[in-house]
Amino acid sequence: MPMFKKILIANRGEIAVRVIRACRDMQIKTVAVYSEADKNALHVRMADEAFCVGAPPSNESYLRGEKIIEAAKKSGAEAIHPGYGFLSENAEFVSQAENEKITFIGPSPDAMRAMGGKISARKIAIEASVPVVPGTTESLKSAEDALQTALQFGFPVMLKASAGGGGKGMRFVENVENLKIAFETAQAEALASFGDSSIYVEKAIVRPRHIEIQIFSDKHGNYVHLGERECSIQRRHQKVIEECPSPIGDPELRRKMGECAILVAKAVDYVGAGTVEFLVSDLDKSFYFLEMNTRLQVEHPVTELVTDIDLVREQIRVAAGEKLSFTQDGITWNKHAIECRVYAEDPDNNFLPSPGKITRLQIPQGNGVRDDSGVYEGAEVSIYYDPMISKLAVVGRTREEAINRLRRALSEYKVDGIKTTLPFFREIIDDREFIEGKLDTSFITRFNERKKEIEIDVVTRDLALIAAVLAAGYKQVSEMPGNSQKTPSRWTMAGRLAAHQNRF
Ligand code: MV4
Repeated sequence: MPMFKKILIANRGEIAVRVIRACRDMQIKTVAVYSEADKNALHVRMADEAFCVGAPPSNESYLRGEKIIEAAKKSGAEAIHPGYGFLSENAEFVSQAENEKITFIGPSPDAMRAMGGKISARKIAIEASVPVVPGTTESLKSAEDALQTALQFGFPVMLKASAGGGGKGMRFVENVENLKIAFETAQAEALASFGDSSIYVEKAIVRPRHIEIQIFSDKHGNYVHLGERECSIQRRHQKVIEECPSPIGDPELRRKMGECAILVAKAVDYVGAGTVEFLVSDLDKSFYFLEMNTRLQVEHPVTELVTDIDLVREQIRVAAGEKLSFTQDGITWNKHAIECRVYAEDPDNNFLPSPGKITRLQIPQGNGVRDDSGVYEGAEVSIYYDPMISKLAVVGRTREEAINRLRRALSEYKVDGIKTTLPFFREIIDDREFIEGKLDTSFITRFNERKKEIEIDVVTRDLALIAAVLAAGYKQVSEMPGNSQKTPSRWTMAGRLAAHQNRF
């Protein structure tokens, strides 16, 4: 199959821009699709052609497979790149594209379906002799069934929706008392969210690391893993900071996890870029298969920065029938990359979305800095889509160098007109546990607890300091002739201090 001449990007924002750049590097023409809310968006400006596919809501535009295929046919695009999210793991859409002789840049519908159901994914991993979290491979019939099964594995357990993923439809159950209600609410939520109420149970792995392996395969039977990404710093199951390699820094663990990831991919004749997620116990470095994502991931830049492989270019080459341009022996992890997802959210207001016009935008630059952005100065951040506006990634020879470079890049990053999560990263970057690489899925919970402790310490210190000053002042005043005032109680003083500090 010859290389494509024109590719339609069925996405928006930073990933659409990222894919357009890979196409342009390869002298491939690009077609953008956009909703009415995105008519001035960066990806539309950068593409050679653009088609409006509908109204702002995603289900009236970016999720309308038939409109996207129509645009591909109209433009003469031979292939579609789905990015991530939207239709990127929609097997039905892949089949529709293939029926129209349009190449979908990604895996087959069968591979997608096999990994889309979490119970079927677990069965495939077990079959491939890959360690999975101890649990069931059939959905639970009732709350009683859930109880008996949970007792078999021992509490705490994790109830999960088979049709879920990414933490949706998941319940952590500490003990017997909470199981029945957790099972019933998880079942109801799964039915409402995914149209499938199947729930299964796993032994809960307490405070695990979330580590994923990037794999890549082609249509000639080559399978390679590109190492791991540490994704433990998450907020509400949304990855916030990702890095490659993991601070665990254990080449033998990488080799074993990479081998298992490839076994899972081979089991479904996987073609293209895929990610196999694992939970890793820091105690004994045991690891357990969680799920497989059959798409390019948001955090792919940290793998690119360390391995010097352009994953989107490879996706396009593999979809066009070419062999992988690298072999396992050629991959090394002698650099360290860290990525921060920049969201239009207000960290001082419980991370509520902060849509609006970007009135000023200064992007960090310089050695080892990469900013994958979907916006520009003057762009509107809309309410209709995921509020991630860009990803800031840095690379250094060591993790320490990467952290110092990230601190410098964050200090250069300026966004006015909307609130962003940049101040949040500027705090994390100096957090002791982060610097020491002590990461697990409860990192942000602990980070927020440390932050509160520091704030209380600061207030207490201020109060004590001002109390001392006032007391000293009172000592002088109360010694003045004719001054009958008694030394005020500590509560009076605290009230005065608080008023002084406007703290209450
Ligand atoms: C788990 C787990 C612990 N034990 N399963 C989260 C979403 C999906 N990727 C699976 N996830 C987890 N599954 C068992 N048996 C921990 C996670 C997990 C997590 C859980 C709670 C809060 C944040 C988390 C972040 C990553 C993974």
